[in-house]
Amino acid sequence: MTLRIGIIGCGAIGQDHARRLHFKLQGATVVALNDIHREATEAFSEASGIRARVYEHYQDLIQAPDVDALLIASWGPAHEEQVLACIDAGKPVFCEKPLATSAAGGLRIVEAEVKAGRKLVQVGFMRRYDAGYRQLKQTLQAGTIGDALMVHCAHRNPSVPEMYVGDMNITDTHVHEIDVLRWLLDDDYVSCQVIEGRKSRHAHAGLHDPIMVLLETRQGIRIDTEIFVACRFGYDIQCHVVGETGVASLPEPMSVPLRSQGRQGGAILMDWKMRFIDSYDVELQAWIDDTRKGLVTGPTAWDGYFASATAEACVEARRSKSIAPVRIAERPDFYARA
Ligand code: INS
Repeated sequence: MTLRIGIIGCGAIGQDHARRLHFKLQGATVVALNDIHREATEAFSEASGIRARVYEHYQDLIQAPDVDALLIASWGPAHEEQVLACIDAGKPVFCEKPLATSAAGGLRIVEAEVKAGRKLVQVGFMRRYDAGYRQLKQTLQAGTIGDALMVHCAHRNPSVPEMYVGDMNITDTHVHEIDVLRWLLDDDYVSCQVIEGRKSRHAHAGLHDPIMVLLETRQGIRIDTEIFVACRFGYDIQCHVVGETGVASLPEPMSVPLRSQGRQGGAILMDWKMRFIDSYDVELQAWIDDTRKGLVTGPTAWDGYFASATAEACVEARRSKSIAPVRIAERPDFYARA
């Protein structure tokens, strides 16, 4: 059975996922599209060759009898309502991050899913599917550097759009580290702190950039992450785990080492969509395969809630300029770790 997918939100990443699902991956076809920009979506549907039906209202798309599963790539504040509508319709849904823009919103989704009695939601934390992070996790699990003690990370973007303001460096950007480090270390967070660095002259008016976020885990591991989204020089993701007997680092993306014109070096990626491009394929193929079997093995609604709750605590820590507790609701047995 081919999985017939409806996509809500057809901006850049929604379009990429539509092409990926329809043309590249196995076992799925895109049959329905929805976006607040209807004309552009109709144009995309034609030009891409997908030729899916374009719906004016996402509610109708979710209800359509020929739509088996949903992918949500609309803007963050719309996710909660749309995911809840999918759960209500009893349809599997892949939701891009963030699952919800507040801890309370994430928890509402968790509660709705528990009530529905089966897992329907997967959250788009694609770094868990990245070959480099997977190798790093295997290295830690093998005990090669002993127990993890500290982690030093950097999340750098060359620039961000004008609409990226306020706390988005936490809710939109740092949220990736929040999820992937929790998965990498198999641990949960207990407290956080946010320190604002000297402001770069390249940061736009509504944004303080760079910042540093400190997290503490239940086991006492300390994590520092530099978030610098106007760094100009490239899209640069760093993760160095300090263990008892060594340091294990996230591999750099492949690039040809150059000696040329009196210099030695290699290219740094500029576009974030390219950095994890392979992991998107692995992630969505796994989602298709699982969904056809009625399973969710990727990041769950609980993981999405956890990330939203931690991001909210970081925003609070930033406001209060102090160390804030990460308060998490009791985890339903439904989401027990394997
Ligand atoms: C994007 C995306 C990228 C991240 C950017 C964020 O939405 O999630 O992976 O590096 O900072 O704005």
